[in-house]
Amino acid sequence: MSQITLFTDSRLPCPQRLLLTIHELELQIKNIREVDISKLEHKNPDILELNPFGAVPFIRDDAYDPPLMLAESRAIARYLVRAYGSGDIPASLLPDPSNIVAIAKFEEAASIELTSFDAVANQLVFEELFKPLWFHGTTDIEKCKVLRERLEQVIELLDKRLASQRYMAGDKLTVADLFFVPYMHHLDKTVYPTLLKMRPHMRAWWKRMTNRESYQVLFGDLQIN
Ligand SMILES: N[C@@H](CCC(=O)N[C@@H](CS)C(=O)NCC(=O)O)C(=O)O
Repeated sequence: MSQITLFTDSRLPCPQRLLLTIHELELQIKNIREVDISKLEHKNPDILELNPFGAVPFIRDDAYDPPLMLAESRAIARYLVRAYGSGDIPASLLPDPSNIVAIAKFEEAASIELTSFDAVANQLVFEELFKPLWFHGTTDIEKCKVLRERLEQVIELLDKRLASQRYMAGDKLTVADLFFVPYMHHLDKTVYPTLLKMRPHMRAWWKRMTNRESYQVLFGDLQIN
């Protein structure tokens, strides 16, 4: 059992990015503190004191003195893999640390997710799903039109990338693949179900990802709550 406390709103994509990683690692976290974003609990002074950026997820790891406080879902995911993941390189969710090309391809994939995919998918899912659902806002139709065009271009490029490899960073599953999953889930299920229709390589990759137990537990038939 780890000594980690996870601060999360488990309904939201950034925490879900981390929850997928935690499940893949089979990491036991007993202390889970739900912070309800829709009630603005992330802006409460006790939370802001722990994470001044006022967002979830973040963790406190009491394995250290003083405890390690860490924010940013992707940074936490990388940390958990290194600190608590399997030492077995093929099974690890990071590239082989002795393979400089594999590391470069991993960093490339992780950057593409953050700066090309998330930059668009995040805004689109917020506008079309979370804004009306949770924040009583009105979707900006014009903005969404532009975002949809930009997203199409990104997905087209990813489809080409996946024509010659099984996963985003090569033929090995890494956390870079997991980083895509929460927003891809909301796009596929609600916001843009036809997005992958003409993209066979993206579709095959998405099938691989959604067949994983981590996806099934978080979003699918094995969902607990
Ligand atoms: N880059 C950060 C983003 C964190 C983030 O924006 N989390 C959202 C939930 S998906 C949040 O807490 N939003 C509340 C706010 O920013 O006010 C990460 O990946 O952890």
